[in-house]
Amino acid sequence: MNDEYQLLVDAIQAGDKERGIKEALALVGQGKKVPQIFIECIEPTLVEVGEKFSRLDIFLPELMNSGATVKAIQEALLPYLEGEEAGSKKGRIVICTVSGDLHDIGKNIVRTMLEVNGFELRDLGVDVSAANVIRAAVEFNADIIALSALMLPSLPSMKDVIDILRENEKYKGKFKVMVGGGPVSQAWAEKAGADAYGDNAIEAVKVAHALYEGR
Ligand code: B12
Repeated sequence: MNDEYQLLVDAIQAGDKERGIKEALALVGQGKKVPQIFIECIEPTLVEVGEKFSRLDIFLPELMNSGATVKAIQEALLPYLEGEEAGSKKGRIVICTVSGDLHDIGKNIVRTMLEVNGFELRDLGVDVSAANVIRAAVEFNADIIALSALMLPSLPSMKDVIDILRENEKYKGKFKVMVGGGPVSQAWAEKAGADAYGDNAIEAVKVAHALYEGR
């Protein structure tokens, strides 16, 4: 990773919120774009934190502190996130992290990127059952359902949403489903029957545009 990110990496790994916010804002001051900071620095740092956790080099409190630091950074960077001119609305999206999964840092970035790019969002939060996702999509008259999962055991919950939509005549053609998150891949998305997969928040915006245009 680029050396200019080192101080931010150190702060996230140390779980130091104050230092994390300071370093992230300094990068914005140097002209870095917020999505760039997330994709080039914060995501790979959290992946490394996750790997250390798997190897038992760190334990749950450290993992939690790093996660909380990134959440604090996320809030501090929000005002600096630029999007296209919102102008005309580009469609309605229901987003959530699927049942059994409490990870929401990535989902929140995706939500915010979609919002600043003109989509109308309803964020259902984390650990949302398939029935509740679909109920909310109907109520909100959503064009797209966006699902996030960060753990392998959450993939069946994601597939549940897709299966219910595909198996019920009344939902046929009503919603497009886009999926993303650590254990999700293009291959998994295709096999599960999702309409699209996005690797990161920037791609999520491109994918959502394509799905909305192609309805
Ligand atoms: C931070 C973190 C936590 C924090 C979460 C804080 C929060 N509010 O989210 C805390 C400490 C609470 C936590 C808890 C746990 N965690 Co955790 N966690 C992580 C960690 C280190 C980082 C995740 C993250 O935020 N990444 C940064 C964001 C920006 O990236 P992202 O989420 O991938 O999102 C981007 C893309 O994927 C994409 N994207 C995401 N969603 C979507 C959706 C759509 C539609 C699209 C298009 C794109 C998209 O765009 C995003 C932005 O670019 C990961 C490590 C890893 N490799 O991911 C482990 C990790 C996910 N956790 C793991 C585990 C095991 C747990 C616990 C079970 C630990 C425990 N023993 O209690 C619990 C689970 C609780 C639960 N039921 O969910 C494992 C999962 C293993 C697996 N593959 O199944 C991982 C991989 C760590 C590891 N290597 O073991 N965790």
